[in-house]
Amino acid sequence: MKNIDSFTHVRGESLYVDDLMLRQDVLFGLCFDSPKAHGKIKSVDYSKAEALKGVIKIFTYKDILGENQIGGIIQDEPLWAEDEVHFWGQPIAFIVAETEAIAKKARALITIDIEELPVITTAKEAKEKGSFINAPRSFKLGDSAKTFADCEYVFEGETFSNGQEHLYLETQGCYAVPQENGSIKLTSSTQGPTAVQKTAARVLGVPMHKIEVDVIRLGGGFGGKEDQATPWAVMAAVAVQYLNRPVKFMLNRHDDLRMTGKRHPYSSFYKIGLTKDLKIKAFEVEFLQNSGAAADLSPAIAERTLFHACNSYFIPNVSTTVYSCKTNLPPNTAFRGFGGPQGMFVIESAISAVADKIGIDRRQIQEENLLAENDEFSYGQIATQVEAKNTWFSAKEKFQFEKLEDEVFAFNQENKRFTKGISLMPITFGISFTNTQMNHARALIHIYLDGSVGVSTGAVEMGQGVNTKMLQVAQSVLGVSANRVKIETTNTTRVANTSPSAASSTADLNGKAVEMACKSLIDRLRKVAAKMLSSEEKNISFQEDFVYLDAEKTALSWEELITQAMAQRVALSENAHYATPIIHFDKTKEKGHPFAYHVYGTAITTVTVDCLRGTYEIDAVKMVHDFGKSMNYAVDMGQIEGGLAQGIGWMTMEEIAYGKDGRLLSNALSTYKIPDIFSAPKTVETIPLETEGSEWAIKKSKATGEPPLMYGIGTYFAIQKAVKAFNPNYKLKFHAPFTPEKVLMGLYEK
Ligand code: LUZ
Ligand code: MOS
Repeated sequence: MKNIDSFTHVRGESLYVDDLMLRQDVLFGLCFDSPKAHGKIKSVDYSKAEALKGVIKIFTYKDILGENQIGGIIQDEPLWAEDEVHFWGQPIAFIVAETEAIAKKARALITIDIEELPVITTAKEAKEKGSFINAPRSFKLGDSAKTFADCEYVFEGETFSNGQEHLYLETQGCYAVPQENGSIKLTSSTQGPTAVQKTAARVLGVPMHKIEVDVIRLGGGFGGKEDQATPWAVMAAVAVQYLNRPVKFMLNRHDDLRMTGKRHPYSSFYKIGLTKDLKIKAFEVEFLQNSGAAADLSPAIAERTLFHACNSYFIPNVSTTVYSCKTNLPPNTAFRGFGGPQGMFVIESAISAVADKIGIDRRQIQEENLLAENDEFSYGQIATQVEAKNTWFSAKEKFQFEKLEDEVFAFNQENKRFTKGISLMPITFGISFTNTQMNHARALIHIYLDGSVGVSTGAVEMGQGVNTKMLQVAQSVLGVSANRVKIETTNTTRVANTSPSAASSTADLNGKAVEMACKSLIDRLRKVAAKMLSSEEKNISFQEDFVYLDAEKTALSWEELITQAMAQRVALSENAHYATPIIHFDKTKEKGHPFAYHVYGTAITTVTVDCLRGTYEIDAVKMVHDFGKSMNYAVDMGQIEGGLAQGIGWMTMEEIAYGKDGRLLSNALSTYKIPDIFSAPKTVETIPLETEGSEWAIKKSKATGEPPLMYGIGTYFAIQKAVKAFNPNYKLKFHAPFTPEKVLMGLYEK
């Protein structure tokens, strides 16, 4: 089935926050934010701005009736700064005016006096100064310290991976409308409707039932709207509470870039030990996560870094520690992979460093250490239904890896102006929110009198195609055609207390709830049909809008059945709750079974470096990916290709830059480059590894949201090989992104 949104997308009819019909008395909001990264607010002068015609009111923390607190995991973030600012771009006030243009003019009239305090922008500095968000976390398996003594090769090194801007096409925003009796409806571009509702209620000092959050779809989220869609919606809500008029607040691109957090940069230090036959016996890492000025989701992201620190390899002795370092940057946040990619980059770097030192290809080490059935992850989960070797060897065989490698070698023998590099990148990604209690979802299904069906879930459509999958589940369980099923907006009054759409788990969790609710309805309807047909329930089945008797004769139409069911006063609505079984995790021991299952895959990447310019092209990325039993290849391949492109961007060209003063320098699309069609691989091929899937995946169709991003990591190492092929003196560096500037310096390094 095609993505059900593709038609309205192409016709330009899909609705986003910016497309909503506005009420006549609508006002517009704009945020006034800190022009310094750290300091004490001595005074702010709003008088000129307030005097501007068309300015209705400027809101500050003093106008908050509830709590000035938006922190989730840790309560450390005010909605609006009070006497101190901790990052450049931190919200201080909210201007509400008759038009956006007036609000903008007013913002320029505000003056602020800040007594500056020292600014920390890097995780290393923060660690030196003891500036942390919370206590460090450590995972341990075996005894790494002791094992190094028995290793033939022991190496230590340092790596860095930079942040990444989400660059969702639709910026953050919300339209807030007053309802009766102090209720407010928020149409928000959020991955987490319940987070918006809960935080709005808290800041406004009202019960949650006064706040209704509705989400139609997002123009991209990528994690950037898991936690950080909330403040903007809450600001609009505070204004509505006071003014009793609708308020629209969409961030423009520059404000969004400056004020929101990004993927966490990581500085990491590793030590790796291998035996003579290349078995990795011991691995230690200290991860320094640059968390920014407040916790946001950093502790959870740090945890996922530990979960993925060994990527697809079995290492019997592991000791990993992560520090969430508090700096004066906007709080960094969820971004596709959620700390996992940062962890994987370190082990892949360590493998490259060792291979280079002992003069072999990195793939030899990779191949020797791939995860196998019943291996233990450092967090205690036993690996089952493992496809690491399967995807690795399938990729090598199906894409004729040896031939590809020979071609690269031959090319490099003959060419100097251009060199090529090739890499293999296996991935293993755990599916479930690492916080066990978040793994639940609900669905509410209505069958209407005419047999048409409305499906509500907690799933947020953000371009990933989850609505298409929900529709497929409902349709297949009910046995009705696709055009009978409508997926409703995600709304907190229909489906409450939801986890955000995140962790690649949205289709699994919400899909299972849809499946359960539809099964209950069908069980009920089967009784009605059996009675109508004077048959037994077990002989009744449903398919293509018909009720079948003994699986062959069409006995009744779906409409006839629904009419009868209604006449017999049978309930045609159903609500179901799903919570993933089998998962658990004990944080006191840092052991458990946190993931319902893992997704596996292997990518082969070939690149060509222009040795005069330092630029490069990605010739091909060829992947064997474990979809389980994909329920929709169109949607899933879209996730693979999009994830890959985003991973390549992170590893190659997307370069976030902050000044020493904490100001974002890469603050526009002229200074922050994301992959375009020219930087996309010339060839992208994906071969599905047909496996049994997992019973915890919806219809055994494994999650595809985040895992493919990590295929992009292979690009870094392919480029590295091409640089080395040109310049044997190049000393490997592990400092992502591998921009053309860095390539050029590497090519001519003495
Ligand atoms: N969000 C979250 C996530 O809250 N917990 C997770 O484990 C997670 N994993 C990936 C992406 N978002
Ligand atoms: Mo996410 S990084 O919001 O799954």
